Amino acid sequence: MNPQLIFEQAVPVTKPKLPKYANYTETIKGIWNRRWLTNDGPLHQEFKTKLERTLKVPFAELFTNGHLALEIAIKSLGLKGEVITTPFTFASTIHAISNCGLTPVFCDIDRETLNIDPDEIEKHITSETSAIAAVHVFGTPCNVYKIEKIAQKHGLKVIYDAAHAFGVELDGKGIGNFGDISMFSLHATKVFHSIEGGLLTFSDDSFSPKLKALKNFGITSPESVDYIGTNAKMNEFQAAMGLCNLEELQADIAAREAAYQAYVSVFQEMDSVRFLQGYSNIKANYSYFPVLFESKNVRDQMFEILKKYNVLARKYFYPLCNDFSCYNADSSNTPVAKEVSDSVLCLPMFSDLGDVKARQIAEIINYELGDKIGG
Ligand code: T4K
Repeated sequence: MNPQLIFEQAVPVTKPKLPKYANYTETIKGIWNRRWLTNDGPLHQEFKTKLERTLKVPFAELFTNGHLALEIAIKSLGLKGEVITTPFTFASTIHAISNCGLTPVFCDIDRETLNIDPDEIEKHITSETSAIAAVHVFGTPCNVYKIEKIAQKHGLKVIYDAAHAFGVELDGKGIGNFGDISMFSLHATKVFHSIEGGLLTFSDDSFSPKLKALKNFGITSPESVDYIGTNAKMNEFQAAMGLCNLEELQADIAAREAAYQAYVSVFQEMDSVRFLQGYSNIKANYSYFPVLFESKNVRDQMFEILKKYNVLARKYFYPLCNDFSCYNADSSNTPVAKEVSDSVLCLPMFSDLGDVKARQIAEIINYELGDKIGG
């Protein structure tokens, strides 16, 4: 241990951004006059319109959280049978597929992007396959062009879990423009949030009435219920939080980028830590800072050592979803995902982390790897 590098206060993996208190209270004032608290209120409508503009997408719908949005996205496509997906994701992705009565089929991932490996997808396609559910893990875009080609060739739908990818652009296009439908999480732990919240983006406007109905019990008019829906509506207090946070989005992402650069300035001099590279055709959101160590042993030791320095890193995503006891799967079929999941650690990343703290965390890792830890 290097006592000089110990943080006085714990540094969590993430810390929600809050807008200025006065701005939030001002924004929610009107709710008291209107007495309109949820069910497509005026703040909800304003928020939706502003998000379509921010994400450069033609259409969007808001939901109470990302997970229910994802379930509704899958349901709206009327899928059957099997859905090819990645095991290197948060439980939500796989549970959403299963909760819709579909079977998740686990495909291996690409070592560089940590996303589903498009070259592995076709070997999993059977007569039962109806869709590909890919995840832009940690905000890095999937190879959307290859996935699109495979989907077209086999007549499959494409759903993107873009939970981590708010504000990300690929070749100048908002990432929510790819596939049939994309889901963004607006949870408190994300780059941009509305306390809890979810957003679906899509290019086909004929989806809108169905999505609106599915989040409101399947009701399509005062006297008709055409779908077996649920309650997944965003309320006005969530929308108000989102509207306030939206004003500071660019500054928040810039602050994250400064922390990212501070980490990189140390790690780029080290061979024993791998971090995700940026790409010139991608506008990043710096949502997470994952690093990969040379073995599970080193990763696990580093996780414990960092705690002693008061740095609360997280093993996102370990265990792999195909190692969950609730899924009858086998992670030895996805060896790259297994290797990544065993060696990954997400370091603190949030808008007020600051470059000084990020550099200090990187220096702790440099110091400990150089000093003691063996593979
Ligand atoms: N798909 C993917 C790929 C996802 O990653 C997620 C969610 C979803 C779908 C579903 O979207 P949502 O339905 O959540 O909108 C957290 C988040 O709860 C979850 O949203 C996120 N992914 C996942 C990757 O991370 P946990 O279980 O790690 O959360 P927790 O409570 O341990 O919090 C993480 C850190 O944040 C802690 O250090 C504490 C800090 N924190 C958290 C909250 C909620 C705070 O300081 N304040 C807070 O209010 O899942």
